[in-house]
Amino acid sequence: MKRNLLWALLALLLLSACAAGREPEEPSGPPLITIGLSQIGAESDWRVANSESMKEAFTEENGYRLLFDDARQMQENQITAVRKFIQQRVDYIVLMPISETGWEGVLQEARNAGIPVILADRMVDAELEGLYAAHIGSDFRAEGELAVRWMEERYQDAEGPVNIIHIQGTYGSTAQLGRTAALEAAVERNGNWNLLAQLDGDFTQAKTYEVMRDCLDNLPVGQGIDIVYCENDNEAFGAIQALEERGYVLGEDGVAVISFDATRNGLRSCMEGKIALVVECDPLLGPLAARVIQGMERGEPPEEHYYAQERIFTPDMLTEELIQAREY
Ligand code: GZL
Repeated sequence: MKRNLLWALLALLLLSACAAGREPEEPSGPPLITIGLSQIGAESDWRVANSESMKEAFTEENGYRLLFDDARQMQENQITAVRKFIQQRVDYIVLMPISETGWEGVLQEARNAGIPVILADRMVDAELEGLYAAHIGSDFRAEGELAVRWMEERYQDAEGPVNIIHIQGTYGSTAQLGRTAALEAAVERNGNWNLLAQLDGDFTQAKTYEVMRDCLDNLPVGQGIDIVYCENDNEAFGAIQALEERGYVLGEDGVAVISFDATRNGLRSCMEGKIALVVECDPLLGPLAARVIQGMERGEPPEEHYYAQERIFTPDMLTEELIQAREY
């Protein structure tokens, strides 16, 4: 028994001697780039896809350490997150600003700390131009123009009024501002277009269902509806639910629902004829954000804006195969 104990002790001494002589583990590869990412929340299918794209781009195997913060739809939570990233001395901040205003202070703090901020998806006020390194996302006004041009073509021969219900996204967000501006300009230039109501759908299905239900229940008896212009797919789902509950016919011979994002579920509703037109809005911004950061790591000054190229979908263009092949 004593011998075994001695052998074990000797083996332990030998092992520790070898370990002591071993070279320390060299860290494998260059140091990770730390990214502080402030995401708005999870209000829509689009947002969920956007978050997944960022998480897939900023992995440790790709050379990043990602600090991901979900602001649960509140700007103050985003501001708190950015300040925390500054204290943590991250290398870059990626910010999806919920609205365009209210960012000057915290962007100035990031600049004073020498931490580049990359805006993704939405924008901040134009006068803050010098306080971020680059913006990657969509041209929301252009998306709205794609929608209203289709509407003008479809209703070009309408003799009477074209009655429109407009469901807006999160007030003050770049997506809402751009998509709204396109519709309002089109209403201005088409004298027979009649804006029955502008409702706050906040980019969610639940909020839109509520406001649409109340709007429909308070319309004058016999009031017709030609178009429901929804500023994202989840709003369209809520509007469709309220419309169908009240017996409205959707599609070719009924109400034309317009939507933005072109998520799989949105495209499926379009293929079924419930949505007349979907305008694409690309949420897969992770790889582009990583490319911009890699360029900055090489000392290449980034462009100010990177816009995705986007298209429209109508029911006749869609098949289950095409929808399945889409990435979001
Ligand atoms: C658009 C994005 C919008 C989407 C909505 O880039 O900001 O926010 O259209 C999302 O689905 O909620």
